[in-house]
Amino acid sequence: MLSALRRKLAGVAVAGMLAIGFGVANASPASADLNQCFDGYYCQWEHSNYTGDFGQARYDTWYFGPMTDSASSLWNNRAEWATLYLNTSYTGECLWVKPRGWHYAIPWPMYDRFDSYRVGRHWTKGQFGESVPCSYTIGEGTFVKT
Ligand SMILES: [Ca+2]
Repeated sequence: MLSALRRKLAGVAVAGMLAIGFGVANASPASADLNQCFDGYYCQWEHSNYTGDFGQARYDTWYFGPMTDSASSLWNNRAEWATLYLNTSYTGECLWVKPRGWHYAIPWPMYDRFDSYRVGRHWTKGQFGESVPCSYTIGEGTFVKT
């Protein structure tokens, strides 16, 4: 499936769009898809199959704003791990997404729950400095308990 996704992305011109922080675009479900997700960004969609409202972030994002408790599909379109948190400010339960990892329908108990995001490595559960692993990991279409 990933190769299919990459094919779908190939040749898409990124024309003068800027995403600052967690940019959110409202889109009709019919027009929302993976082509929205820039290389080097973490991306999430309101509904499964990469549809509905869309948001992407290049840097740590403490609060997802209008996309809080909303993500049902995601794509970590970057070379580093992403860590998603169920609470704002990188706290509470979390989930890891491997570099270039994706899921078209985030399973229970993690769908519609992400509030914040950190980039760069396996960040841990809870407040800064704690070393409790996140409970789940998303790979290329996979969802496993850590
Ligand atoms: Ca949703």
